[in-house]
Amino acid sequence: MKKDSMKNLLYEKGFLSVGVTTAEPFYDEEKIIHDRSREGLLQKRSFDKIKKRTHPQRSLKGARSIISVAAFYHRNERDFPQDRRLARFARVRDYHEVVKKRLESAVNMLKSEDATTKCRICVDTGPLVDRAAAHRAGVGFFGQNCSLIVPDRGSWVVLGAIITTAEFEPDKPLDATCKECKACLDACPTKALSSPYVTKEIWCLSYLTQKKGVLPLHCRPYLADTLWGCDLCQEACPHNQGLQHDLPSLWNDDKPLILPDIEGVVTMSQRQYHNLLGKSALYWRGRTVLQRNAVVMLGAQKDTGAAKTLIKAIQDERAVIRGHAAWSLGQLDTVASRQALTDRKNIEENPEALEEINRALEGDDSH
Ligand code: B12
Ligand code: SF4
Ligand code: SF4
Repeated sequence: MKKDSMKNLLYEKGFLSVGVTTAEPFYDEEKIIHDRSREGLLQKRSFDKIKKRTHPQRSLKGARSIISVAAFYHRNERDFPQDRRLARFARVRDYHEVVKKRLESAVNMLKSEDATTKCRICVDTGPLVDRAAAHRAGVGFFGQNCSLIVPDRGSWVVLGAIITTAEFEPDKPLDATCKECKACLDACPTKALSSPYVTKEIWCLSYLTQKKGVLPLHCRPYLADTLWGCDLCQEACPHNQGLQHDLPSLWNDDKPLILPDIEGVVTMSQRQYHNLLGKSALYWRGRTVLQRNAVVMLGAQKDTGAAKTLIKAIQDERAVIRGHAAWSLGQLDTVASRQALTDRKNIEENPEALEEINRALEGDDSH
């Protein structure tokens, strides 16, 4: 099949940028991921997993090409007012399914030309380094905030790819850079972006708000305005200013997700969670992680008006919610909040929640 017909089909499906590269290994990325996991900048990934993600032929035998796409999710501020608590990608329909579905049309086209062609679609959770593939395929260039930027279109894009046995002439990487700009490095509140092109995962609010379990103490004060994901290093980017609104987008007909206030998130039932967030890309993580973040947000805001909600949360049936509510009550530091902590201390059986309560009563915020 001609590369142009395949690319045209994908543009017709609404992708903003499409490119093709070879299925050669990503040796630089393999080394970078190893080095960063060793240095503690990224979560530890197993040797096999890194190999698979950086050697496409291990995911698809006989792979020759990678077709990479970027899908735009920018919406105009008038019809889609921003809610800074939620990263933009989480306020619209889960991109994983939408991108996969659109890529299937290209897979069908490839197979209709040659029934022996094999394909593997990768969107985020697949075995590929999505940004590196997009970069090598000329879909966009690396910003210093690590995001892939499509020239004149910015970085509000998610990425997808097809690894295939079909052979195409590869496109060339783009010759574009950030030049002298450093705006994203200055905008990152936690200094997770302490040097260009490197995100320290354990300081990144995007990682922290999506991780399960206990939130490290060091990050909690930074969560006063952030409930899920983080867009600050992209908001600051000059490439994301003054964008056109009439470009093909992933969600032309969707309404934005409207979240209740944070206390409403803390008290949301499972049914309400399902009804409100069932289509969002954050749904998979479950209600508890979102509510844990909401509880921490109230503490980080030192919102004494939220004491009642937190006193209820410290009696929640989930220990992780009780533990984080203890931290937040400690931040309020009022007579009522201290009383609630003491009352719970007397009956708390979960060791981690008890540790949080003791720390909150002692006013110990050390990491
Ligand atoms: C793990 C992961 C995360 C982790 C770690 C992110 C990170 N920067 O490593 C966390 C949870 C923090 C995260 C956050 C986000 N993520 Co994420 N994430 C992933 C995932 C699953 C793997 C990324 C990975 O392998 N990182 C490893 C490191 C080594 O890669 P890297 O940071 O991109 O580093 C590259 C550059 O540093 C470059 N490089 C190094 N040195 C130099 C020097 C020069 C001169 C140049 C030019 C380049 C360069 O090479 C490195 C390797 O390619 C991918 C999906 C996938 N399967 O690939 C999505 C993905 C990267 N995430 C995505 C998104 C949208 C986000 C968020 C914007 C979500 C949000 N709003 O909260 C944030 C952005 C935070 C950030 N600063 O990157 C999109 C990116 C879209 C885009 N336009 O780039 C992806 C591709 C998912 C998708 N399919 O759309 N993510
Ligand atoms: S997503 Fe937020 S916390 Fe993470 S690097 Fe960007 S600005 Fe920093
Ligand atoms: S803010 Fe500046 S340095 Fe950061 S990605 Fe955008 S252009 Fe590059």
